[in-house]
Amino acid sequence: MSGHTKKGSTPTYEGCVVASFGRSFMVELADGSLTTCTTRGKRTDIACGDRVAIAMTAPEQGVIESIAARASLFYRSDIQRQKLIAANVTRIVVVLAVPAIHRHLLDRCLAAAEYAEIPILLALNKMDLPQAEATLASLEPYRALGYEILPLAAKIDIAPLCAALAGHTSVLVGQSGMGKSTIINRLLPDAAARVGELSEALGSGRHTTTHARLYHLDAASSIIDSPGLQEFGLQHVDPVELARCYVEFRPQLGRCKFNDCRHMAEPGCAIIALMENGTIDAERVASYRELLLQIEKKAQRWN
Ligand SMILES: Nc1nc2c(ncn2[C@@H]2O[C@H](COP(=O)(O)OP(=O)(O)OP(=O)(O)O)[C@@H](O)[C@H]2O)c(=O)[nH]1
Ligand SMILES: [Mg+2]
Ligand SMILES: [Zn+2]
Repeated sequence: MSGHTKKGSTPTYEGCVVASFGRSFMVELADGSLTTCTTRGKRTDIACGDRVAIAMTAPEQGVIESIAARASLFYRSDIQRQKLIAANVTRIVVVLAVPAIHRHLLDRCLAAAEYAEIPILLALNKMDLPQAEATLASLEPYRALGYEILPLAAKIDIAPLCAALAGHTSVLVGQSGMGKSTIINRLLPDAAARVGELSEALGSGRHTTTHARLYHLDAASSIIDSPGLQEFGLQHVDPVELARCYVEFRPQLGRCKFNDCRHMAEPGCAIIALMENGTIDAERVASYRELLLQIEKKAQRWN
């Protein structure tokens, strides 16, 4: 463990946040040791994957002094508060599962990933179940948009996912019960015990994930497990920027009759025209509009 000492100050150590409990964080130092850290001034804007400098306050206890500049930040922001999901990730894996796809939630994840400019992979898990082919077919609109879709049965064979994770820091996101933690368990049988331990300690009997946790796959690859999503707000996205987060809207922006077109019901809207002739998926437009109205509501309250 090597510290950096500034004249007259306590030594600080650089590490990576490997677990986020909301108000306290587990930081892994260069030697692999783990330190439980609090923050100064109760700051909570720290995420799994953040590189931080900590000062030790007791053995295995510390305080986070600073956060290094982030290469990326993936987060959601609901009406009340923002929730950081993962920092410095180079790939988002949205975990979906047979038999049902919650399309509006998927669109929100995609929009947030586009906003953060982080590459996305859609993993369709539980392909061993009867509705597999129909569910895969229902994702065709997303394949047509250029999103990569990986059919998977994590319980049976995790190998198809491994190549996509190599060399990346990935984060698994999705609704509860899709199989995110199962993927971790299959990738890292040693970590499985830890995942189980935590949920048993909570005494809930369910193995639902309650906090984000980073695992190392090898020297160049890590993966972050995150709690299941029920909602996904994008209050941090400007209404004008939102249209840009829908990849198929991008080439049309600037082609509507009105410069400030919201693509709701305006005459001469390029996006509505393409929706009406079937080029743009109507369900995508519907989720865009739902999001836009939510974002505008917040903006009104602030004006
Ligand atoms: N049939 C089938 N079931 C699976 C597969 N992968 C996971 N499951 C099951 O799906 C259920 C939920 O799995 P988890 O890995 O806990 O799901 P999660 O996404 O981590 O859920 P949260 O932590 O609540 O967000 C478990 O009962 C798994 O056994 C699969 O490939 N096929
Ligand atoms: Mg889980
Ligand atoms: Zn328009």
